[in-house]
Amino acid sequence: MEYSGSFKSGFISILGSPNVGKSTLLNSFVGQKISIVSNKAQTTRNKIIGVLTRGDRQMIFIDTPGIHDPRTKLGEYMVDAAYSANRDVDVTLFMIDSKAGFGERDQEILSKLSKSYLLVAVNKTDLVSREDVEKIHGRLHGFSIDEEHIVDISALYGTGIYDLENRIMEMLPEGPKYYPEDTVTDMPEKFICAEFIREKALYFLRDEIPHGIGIEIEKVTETDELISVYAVIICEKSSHKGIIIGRNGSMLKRIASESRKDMEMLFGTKVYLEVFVKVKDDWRNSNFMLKELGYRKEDNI
Ligand SMILES: Nc1nc2c(ncn2[C@@H]2O[C@H](COP(=O)(O)OP(=O)(O)OP(=O)(O)O)[C@@H](O)[C@H]2O)c(=O)[nH]1
Ligand SMILES: [Mg+2]
Repeated sequence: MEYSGSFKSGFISILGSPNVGKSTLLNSFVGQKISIVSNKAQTTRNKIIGVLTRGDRQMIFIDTPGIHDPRTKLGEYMVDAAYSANRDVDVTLFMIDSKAGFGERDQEILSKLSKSYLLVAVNKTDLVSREDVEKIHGRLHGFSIDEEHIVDISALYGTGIYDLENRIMEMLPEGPKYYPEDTVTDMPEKFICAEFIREKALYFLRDEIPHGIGIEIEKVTETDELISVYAVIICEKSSHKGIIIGRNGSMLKRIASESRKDMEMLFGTKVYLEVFVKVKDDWRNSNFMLKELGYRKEDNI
């Protein structure tokens, strides 16, 4: 690890309610899709690290699951993961969806966060009027958060991101270069591949089905010109299995072929992807299965 007196670095947790745009922001900062995004709440299930190095500054972002009232053991793991990501960080970046407004859950989360190293990002400003944004600022002032610590952004369109980055950089302490400057993440490739499949399932499937899905990457093999990935989609009911496979396998083909494109971008090479579907009753409440799929406390960073 390199260290020189003038280098500044630090950890920034991105926290907030589900669906506010946390993962979109992480991807926007690092300029690559490392954290999956969907229009459904509770997309992110683990802490996801993204690294951005700018000259003599390094920012290590931690994307987190949206904080919600958990109904399964998986949900409990997710909320724990979010709050634990906030331990020992240099900046807490609390994010609000300006379109959804500043709700009760936001208030509750905010009341639990230390104000001493807090920045608030008011996101999705592309969807609302200036007055709506000002109203949210007013509410935040009521929580003793002054203008200096509020940044309006659109994570999707990149508006305000540069300003936000500068505010974060001002808050970084002197520290080491934790990662080489071309690093964008240290999440294992197997993990990212599994997430790509889950993202397509979230995109193509409806209702509760995608929330009840877990992905296991059984094997990855590599030759000079091809990477082969063997994955299993785990779902909760045999009726779900039928829907995931689709008529003549059409749904599974769609999910696999879109996932494969993302994997080819990630690896920069041709990918062969094989996906199977298995049923495991109520796996989201099974300690064994949660552990199998990497949703366990020891996996938290
Ligand atoms: N219009 C608009 N949409 C956005 C913006 N940022 C994110 N979104 C959309 O909001 C939805 C949720 O985005 P995510 O990044 O998955 O949100 P998240 O906070 O990570 O969600 P969880 O992981 O479920 O907690 C997606 O459909 C995004 O495209 C924005 O600035 N403007
Ligand atoms: Mg997310």
